[in-house]
Amino acid sequence: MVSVQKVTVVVPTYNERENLPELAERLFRLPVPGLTLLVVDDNSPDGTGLLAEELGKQHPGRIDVLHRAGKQGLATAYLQGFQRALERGAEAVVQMDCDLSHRPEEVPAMLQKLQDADVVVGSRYVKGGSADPSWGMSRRMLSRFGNVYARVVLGLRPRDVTSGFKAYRREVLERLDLRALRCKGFAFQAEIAYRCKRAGLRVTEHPIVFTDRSRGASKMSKAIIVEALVKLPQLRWQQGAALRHSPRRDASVNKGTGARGKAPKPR
Ligand SMILES: Nc1nc2c(ncn2[C@@H]2O[C@H](COP(=O)(O)OP(=O)(O)OP(=O)(O)O)[C@@H](O)[C@H]2O)c(=O)[nH]1
Ligand SMILES: [Mg+2]
Repeated sequence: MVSVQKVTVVVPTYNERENLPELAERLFRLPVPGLTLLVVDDNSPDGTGLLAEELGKQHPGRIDVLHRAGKQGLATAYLQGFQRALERGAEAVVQMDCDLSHRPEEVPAMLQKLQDADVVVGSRYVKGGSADPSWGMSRRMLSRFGNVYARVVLGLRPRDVTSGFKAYRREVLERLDLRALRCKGFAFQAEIAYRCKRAGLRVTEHPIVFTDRSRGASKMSKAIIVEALVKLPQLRWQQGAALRHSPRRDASVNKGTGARGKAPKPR
C-alpha cells in the first residue's frame, strides 16, 4: 500500500467516452485508497463530460470533473487541473492520458518512487520500458526523433522527455510557475521537463510499456508537431538571452541545473 494519503490523478479528455470507464475502474482498484480522479473535459462532443459526472455518482467522492467550454489544448487542461488538485489538498498529483496508453497499474510504483524524488516520469526509453511493439518503423522513428530533438534542443538528461505520464510532489507544482508555460500541445510535456531541470528538481524515470490506444481517435495534429519544432528551441534561446543580459543570474543558474541534487528556488 502506498503511503501518500491524497493522490489526484489528472486526466484531460476530449472524446474519450469509450476509455474513461475502464480507466476509472482500473485506477480505483489500485491499492491507493486516497486516490481521486480529476477529469478535465473540453465539452467533448461525444459526452465524455456528462459520462464523467455519471461515473462520479457510482464512485461518490472519488471523481471530480472540471468542465471547460471547448477544446483548448492539453497544456491549459493540465494547468487548470493541477490548480484544482492543489486547491483540494492533493499531496501528490499524477498526470496521464485517458486512452489507456498509460497503464494505471504503474501508478503505485511511481508513487513509491516519488518518496525519493520530486518528479517520477513514466519512461519508454529506459531499461524495461518500450513503445508499442506493434509500431512500424516510421512511427517508431517519429517518436524517437521527437524525443531526441527535445532532449538535445533543451539540454535534458532524462531519456523520455515527451512522456505524458508523470507523478509530482505537491510542492513541485506549487513551485514551478506553470502559468508561464508557452506550449499548448504535447510540447508542453517537454517544456515541463525543461522547467524541472531549471529548478534543479530530482527526476526519476520509471519504465513503462506504452501501448497505442485501441479505442477513440488520436488528437495529435500537424499543428501540434510544428509547435514542438518551433517553440522548444525558442525556450532555450530565450533562456540564453536572459542569461546574457544578467551575468549574476548566469552564475546561480549554472550551479543549479543538475537533474539531481539540492533544489534551489525555481525561477
Ligand atoms: N481537455 C482536453 N484534453 C485533450 C485535448 N487534446 C487531447 N486531450 C486528451 O489528452 C490525452 C492525450 O491525447 P491523445 O489524443 O491520446 O494524444 P497523444 O496521446 O499525444 O497521441 P496518440 O499517440 O495518438 O495517442 C487524451 O486523454 C485526450 O483525450 C484538449 O484539447 N483538451
Ligand atoms: Mg494517446
